[in-house]
Amino acid sequence: MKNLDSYTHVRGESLYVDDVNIRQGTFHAVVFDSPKAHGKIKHIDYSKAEALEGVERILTYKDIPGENEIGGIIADEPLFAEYDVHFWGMPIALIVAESEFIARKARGLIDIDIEELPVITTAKEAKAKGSFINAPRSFSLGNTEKAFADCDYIFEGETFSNGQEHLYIEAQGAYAEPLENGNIKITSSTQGPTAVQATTARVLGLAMHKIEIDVTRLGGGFGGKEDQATPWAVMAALATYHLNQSVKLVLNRHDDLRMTGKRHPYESSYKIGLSKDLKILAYEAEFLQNSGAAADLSPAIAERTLFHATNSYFVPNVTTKVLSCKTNLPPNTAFRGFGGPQGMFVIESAIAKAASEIGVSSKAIQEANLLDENDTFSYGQIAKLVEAKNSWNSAKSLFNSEGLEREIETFNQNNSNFKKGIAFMPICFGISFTNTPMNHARALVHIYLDGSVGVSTAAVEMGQGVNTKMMQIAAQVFSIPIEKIKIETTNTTRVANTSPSAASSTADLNGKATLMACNSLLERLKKVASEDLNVSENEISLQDEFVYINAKKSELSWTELISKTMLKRVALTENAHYATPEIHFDKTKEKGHPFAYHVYGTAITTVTVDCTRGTYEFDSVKIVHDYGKSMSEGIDLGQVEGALIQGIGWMTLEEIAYNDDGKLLSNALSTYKVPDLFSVPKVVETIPLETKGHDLAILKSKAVGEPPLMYGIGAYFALQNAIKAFNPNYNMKFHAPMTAEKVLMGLYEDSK
Ligand code: LUZ
Ligand code: MOS
Repeated sequence: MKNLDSYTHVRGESLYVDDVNIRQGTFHAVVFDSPKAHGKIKHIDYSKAEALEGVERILTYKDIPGENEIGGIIADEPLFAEYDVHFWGMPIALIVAESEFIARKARGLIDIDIEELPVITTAKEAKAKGSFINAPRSFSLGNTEKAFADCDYIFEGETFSNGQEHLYIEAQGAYAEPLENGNIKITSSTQGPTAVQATTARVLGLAMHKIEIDVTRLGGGFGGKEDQATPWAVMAALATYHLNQSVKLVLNRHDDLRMTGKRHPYESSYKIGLSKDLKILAYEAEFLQNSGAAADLSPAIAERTLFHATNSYFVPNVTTKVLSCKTNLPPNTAFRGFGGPQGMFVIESAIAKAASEIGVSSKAIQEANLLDENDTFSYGQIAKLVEAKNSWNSAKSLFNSEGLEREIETFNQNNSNFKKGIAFMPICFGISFTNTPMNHARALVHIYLDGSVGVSTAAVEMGQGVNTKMMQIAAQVFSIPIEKIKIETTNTTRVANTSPSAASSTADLNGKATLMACNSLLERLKKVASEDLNVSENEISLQDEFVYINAKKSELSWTELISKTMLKRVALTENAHYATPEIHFDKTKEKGHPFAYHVYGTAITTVTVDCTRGTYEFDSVKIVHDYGKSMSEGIDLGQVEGALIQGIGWMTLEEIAYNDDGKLLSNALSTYKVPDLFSVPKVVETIPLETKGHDLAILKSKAVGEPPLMYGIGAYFALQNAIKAFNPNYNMKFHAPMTAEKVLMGLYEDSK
């Protein structure tokens, strides 16, 4: 089945927040934000802005009827700055006007006087100054101190991975409308409708039932709208609250880039110990997470870094620690992988460093340490249905990796201006929100009088195809064509108290709930059919819009069955609740079984470097990926390819830059490069791994959103190997992204 949305996407008919038909008289809002990264607000003069014709009102913290607080995990983030500012781009006020143009013009007329305070932009500086979000977290397994004593090789080093801009095509935005009795409806581009609802209620001092959030779809989220879609919706609602008029607030690209957080940069240090036969006996790492100016999701992201610190390897002795460092950057936030990629980059760096020092390939070390059935992760979960070796060996044989390596060697011997490099990248990613209580979802299914069906869930469609998957489930259970089914918008009035669409788990959680609701309805329908046809229930099945008796088509059609069910006064609506079984985690011990299952895979990346210019092209990325039993091969392949390219972008091209004053320099697409058609690998080949899937995955089809992003880490190491092939004196660097400038410097450095 193809993606449901492709038809309206291609015709430009898909609806986003900016496409909503606004009411007559709607106001437009623009955010006034801090022009300094840290300081005390001495004075703000709004008078010229307020005097501008068409400006309706300027709202500040003083206009907040409830709490000036939007922090989720930790209450440390105001909606609007009060007396001080903590990052460049921090919202201070909302200008509401007849048009966006006027609001923008008014913004330029505001005078602000800020007494500047020292600015921290890096995690290391924050650590040195003792500036943290919360207490550090630490996981351990075995005893690293003892184990290092038995190691034949020990290496230490430092790594850096930069942030990443989400660059969803649809910028942040919301549209708020007043309903009667002070109720407010918000159309929001959010991954977390309940977070928007709860935070709006908190800020406005209203009960949650007065606030309705509706989401049709997002033009991309990637984690950037898990938490950070909220403030814009709250601001629009605040203006609606005061003006009793609908208000639209959609950020333009510059405002969005400046005001929102990104993937967390990490500065990390590691110590790795190996035996003569290349077994990793001990691994220690300290991760300094650049959290930005408020907690946002940083503590949860930090936790996932620890969960994925040893990637797909079994290491018997592990000590890891993460510090969430408070800096004067916009609060960094969820981004596909959620701290996992940052953790994996460090152990891959440690392995590359060890390999180059010992004089073996990284591949030899990776291969010697792949996870096996019943190995223990540092957080206590026992690895089951492990596919690490299976995916690795399949990739080697299916893609003839030894042939590929020989080709590269021959190429490098015969070419002096171009060099090729290759890298293997195995992945292992845990599926579930690491915060166990978040792993639940609900589905509300109506069968209407005429036999058509409406399905509401907590799932937010953001391009990942989750609506198509929900459609498949309902269509399969009822055995009716998709034209008879509608996947409704995600709405807090129909499905309440939801977790965000995140953690790769949306299809699993909402799909299981949909399956439960549809199955309950099916049972009811079968009962009615059996009574009507006077046969026992287990002889009845539904197929192709008809009731079948012992696999033979009867006269009774789907539509007739629905009318009969109605006449018998049997409910044609079902609400189901699903909560992932088996998972648990004890934060006091830092042990448990937090993940329903893991996703595995292996990528082989090859690159050609132009050794005159430092530029490079990826020749191919060949992947064996563990989809379980994919329920939607086209959609899942799209997720693998998209995530891979996003991962390669993070590792190679995308360079976020702030100056020492905390001002974002890469503040436009002229200075921030994401992969385009010319920079994607020439060949991307993905072969599904033959596996049994997992019972906790929807229809055994494993979660696919985030794991493949980490294949992109292979791009970094393929480049390292290509540079080394040109310059034997090159000292490998573990400082991502590996831009062409850095490659060029590496090609000509003389440091050994
Ligand atoms: N969001 C979240 C996530 O709140 N918890 C998680 O564990 C998670 N993992 C990945 C992506 N988003
Ligand atoms: Mo996410 S990083 O919102 O799954």
